Amino acid sequence: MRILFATGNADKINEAAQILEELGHSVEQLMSEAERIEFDEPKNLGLEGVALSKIEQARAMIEGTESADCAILVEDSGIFLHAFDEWPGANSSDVEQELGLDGILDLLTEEQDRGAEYRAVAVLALGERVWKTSGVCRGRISAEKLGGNGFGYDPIFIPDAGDGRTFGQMLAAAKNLISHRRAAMQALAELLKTPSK
Ligand code: ITT
Repeated sequence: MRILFATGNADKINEAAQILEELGHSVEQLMSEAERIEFDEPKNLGLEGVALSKIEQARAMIEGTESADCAILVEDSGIFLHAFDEWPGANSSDVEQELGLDGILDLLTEEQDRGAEYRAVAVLALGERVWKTSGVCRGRISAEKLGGNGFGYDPIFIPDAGDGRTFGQMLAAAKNLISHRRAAMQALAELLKTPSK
């Protein structure tokens, strides 16, 4: 199927394309007159609520256009710190901008649980059919910022499935093998392989 990915993040598109194109699907960015689309993100609804809302907005956008019969893909993600009960979650990007990674490190005292996880929710919609999957990448928050690779919280996130380095110290290819996004996309690919009833 032809999949339009409603995202402004080119890395997400490459990662999804790598996985879904193996199954014979094409993945391209949902564009509006070659400009980045700004979606409303009702963050109080959590990752899945945000993703479903973006699906509806994207559907409205392609209605009546030549893309109307394409599938729409949305993926929403965030980091969840164990010390702060589901926070910042869907608000990860706002919190990162407001506090910065140093501000987040300052919040975590030595006695506090440094456990954290990235979560991703992927939703694919084609007509009335909707597929939903999720992925988790467990880890912990480092004592200091390390590495300049990746984006967002990567310089302070040490994945359990790694070798003790932060995602910021790892190459994209190594991160992408164990990331929350990879897990959600892989699960989506598995669902698409299963014939629908
Ligand atoms: P969209 O256009 O698809 O929304 P985005 O880059 O804004 O792309 P998200 O809203 O899904 O992506 O990401 C929310 C925030 O969660 C992101 O700005 C980071 O702060 C954090 N985050 C999510 N995945 C991450 C990852 O793999 N590495 C680092 N930070 C991540």
